[in-house]
Amino acid sequence: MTITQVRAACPHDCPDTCALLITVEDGVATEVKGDPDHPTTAGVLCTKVARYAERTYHADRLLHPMRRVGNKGEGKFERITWEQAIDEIATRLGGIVARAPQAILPYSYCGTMGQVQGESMSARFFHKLGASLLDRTICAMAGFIGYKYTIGATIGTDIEQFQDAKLIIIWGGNPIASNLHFWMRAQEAKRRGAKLIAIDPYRSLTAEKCHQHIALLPGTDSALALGLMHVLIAEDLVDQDYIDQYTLGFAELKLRVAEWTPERTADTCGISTNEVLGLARAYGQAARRGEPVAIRTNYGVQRVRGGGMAVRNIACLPALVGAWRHAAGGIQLSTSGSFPLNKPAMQRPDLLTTPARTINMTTIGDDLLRESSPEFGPRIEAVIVYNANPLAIAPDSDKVMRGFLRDDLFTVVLEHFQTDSADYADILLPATTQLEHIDVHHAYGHLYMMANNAAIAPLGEAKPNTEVFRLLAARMGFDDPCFQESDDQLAAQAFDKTHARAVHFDWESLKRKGWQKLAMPDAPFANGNFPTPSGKCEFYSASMLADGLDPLPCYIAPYESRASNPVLAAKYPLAMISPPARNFLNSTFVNVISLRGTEGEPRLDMHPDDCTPRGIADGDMVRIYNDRGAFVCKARITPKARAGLVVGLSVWWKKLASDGKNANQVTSQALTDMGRAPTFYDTLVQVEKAA
Ligand SMILES: Nc1nc2c(c(=O)[nH]1)N[C@H]1C(S)=C(S)[C@@H](COP(=O)(O)OP(=O)(O)OC[C@H]3O[C@@H](n4cnc5c(=O)[nH]c(N)nc54)[C@H](O)[C@@H]3O)O[C@H]1N2
Ligand SMILES: Nc1nc2c(c(=O)[nH]1)N[C@H]1C(S)=C(S)[C@@H](COP(=O)(O)OP(=O)(O)OC[C@H]3O[C@@H](n4cnc5c(=O)[nH]c(N)nc54)[C@H](O)[C@@H]3O)O[C@H]1N2
Ligand SMILES: [Mo]
Repeated sequence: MTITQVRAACPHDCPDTCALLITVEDGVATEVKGDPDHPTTAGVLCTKVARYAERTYHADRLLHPMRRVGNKGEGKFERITWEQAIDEIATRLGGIVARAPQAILPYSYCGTMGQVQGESMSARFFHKLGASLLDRTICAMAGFIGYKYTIGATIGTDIEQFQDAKLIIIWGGNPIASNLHFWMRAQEAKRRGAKLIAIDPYRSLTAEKCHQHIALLPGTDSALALGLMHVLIAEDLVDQDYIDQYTLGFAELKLRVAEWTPERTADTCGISTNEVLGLARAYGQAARRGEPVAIRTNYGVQRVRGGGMAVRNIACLPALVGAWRHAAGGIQLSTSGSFPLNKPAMQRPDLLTTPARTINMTTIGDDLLRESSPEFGPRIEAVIVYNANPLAIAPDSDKVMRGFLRDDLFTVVLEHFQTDSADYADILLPATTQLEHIDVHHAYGHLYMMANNAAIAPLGEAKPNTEVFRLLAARMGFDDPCFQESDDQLAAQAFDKTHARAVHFDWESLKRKGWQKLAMPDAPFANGNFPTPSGKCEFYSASMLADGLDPLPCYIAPYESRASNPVLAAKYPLAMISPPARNFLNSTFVNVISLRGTEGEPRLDMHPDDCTPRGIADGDMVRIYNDRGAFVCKARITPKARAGLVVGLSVWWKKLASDGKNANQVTSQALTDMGRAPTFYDTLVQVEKAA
């Protein structure tokens, strides 16, 4: 028997991007472990990826190309050869290209975060076709833009510093579920005497374990940040020296936040005045004592109408108290902006020679149902889905389904499994998993470049995404040499090696070592140097004004809340959020039986006060509905959800739910203030006992 150990990287859409060690016995992956030497992975994997071998060898893996034989959505297929599949796809796409290349749409997201199996050969192919571009907004765009207005780029506190902070505010994140290796650092900080405070409308696994939990109303974070700034300035808890040297617009900010008294803030956020005052003082006084104070803000604050502004406002706080002076102070939203990626080399936008329209992936429901028009352009005639599961994860799901049901739509899905989306494919292609292909990764929660070596041969006839697009390019006669580059050649181009932070990037040595840290200073903004237009932390942003936004921090109320839309709230009085379940990764892993077993079944957490008047008992099946749709699941009565809020941990495969539906039946396609991103947590519903 030959036993080898292969260095790999976790491909999932998670800040932690773990370094993996794969044990391979006679060509079979027998164990997936966290690399004990990698500083943030530290030998620990989440429950999901520890089961990566179970997922890879799952009996339901797609192993052959298939063609639909039943109706769309029915999921009935017959086996075909790769030659037939490539031939049929190329013929269908060729016919559309001759008339209207923009009628072809790629639909992909972060099923894998790999730079190679993500957007490399695929992007080259669609650029050459002249297909529509896809705006990949479904996750992080609102906060990304908001953060950039204040800080300049998604650069922040290094996860490896957090254990030295004395106060950590976990703001709209649930790291025990979704950022485990950050939570390990926060735990270490706690052991060293730090105070942890969670800001979250739901008593999440994380909020439960913090010293304090502030359960504000969803979508009111931008108001809380304004109120905190009010108190910090009113009580002179600011670092005037840092402000004078490294920030822009303090005088204007001071005027603006004057109106955000603790009382008004508390009223807007649905919390007490003491919570506002207490939080501001804890933060400002610790900073005044010279202690590192750090904020970990995540996606929870962004999935509402004012999601961009919320992040923009929160990002002002560290500069106000001079927290950036310390390596363990500041804020982390994402570290992705630290990585000098070479996207043009990977994606070759120069191959696109005709003007292209851009379709927003968040509004795929509406866009698939649109007719041709001068404003929209041609009706979408073909969708190629890879690294994504739009039927389960996109908002306003009934419309998404109706779109994919269209008989005149040609749909190709590249997948590991027969997901909800795969059921609507005309051609379904088997994709390799991370154990079966090469890739190179950056991270959004740490600062290491990562290599993924293939541990095993592809199962069945599965092929890497890149190979599918290579075959299609060849079949369509694209003769540019870039369409023949191997995955290895692609990986070598991922980072901009001329950039000071990545000069040391070398794919061959990265493959051997598995990971390598970027050259980043420990306290990136201790001496200003913000990558904004002014070089300062921008309390006042001329770029925002130019983009038609308020140049100063302000409050943008949710689309759907009792305060902002009383008419709608009279019909649908409960706010619903659907954040990640611990044992799933978006809709990935839902079909892994051991993990689904741990999650149990789809359920809705409801406060006792909301159950009693509705006659709902614990364990009852309930129907959750609004004008967009309805779904059914089991009620769990718990004070973890504040009164007026219901929580459905997500994202379930629809076909594994009793009614074939999930939380996205009721979420809307309305977009955030910045970045055209989704508003999953800006949703009013009514709940009743199911018939
Ligand atoms: N186990 C697991 N890990 C994951 C994922 C997963 O599905 N499962 N998904 C991955 C992906 S793609 C992402 S983007 C990240 C997301 O990771 P997080 O940022 O942790 O997830 P969120 O969806 O933002 O939810 C985090 C918390 O925000 C709270 N929240 C909801 N609305 C609000 C609000 O208006 N204000 C505030 N302050 N809090 C609010 C929710 O109750 C929840 O507890 O996690 C990644 N990691
Ligand atoms: N209600 C609600 N909806 C949400 C969210 C929420 O919190 N609540 N979260 C949102 C967020 S943050 C995000 S990021 C999106 C995520 O939405 P998606 O990016 O669509 O993520 P997944 O649901 O994990 O689906 C990814 C699919 O890619 C496949 N895949 C993985 N690797 C490969 C590969 O190498 N090749 C191919 N061809 N396929 C591969 C997996 O099998 C999986 O089915 O969902 C969003 N939707
Ligand atoms: Mo995400």
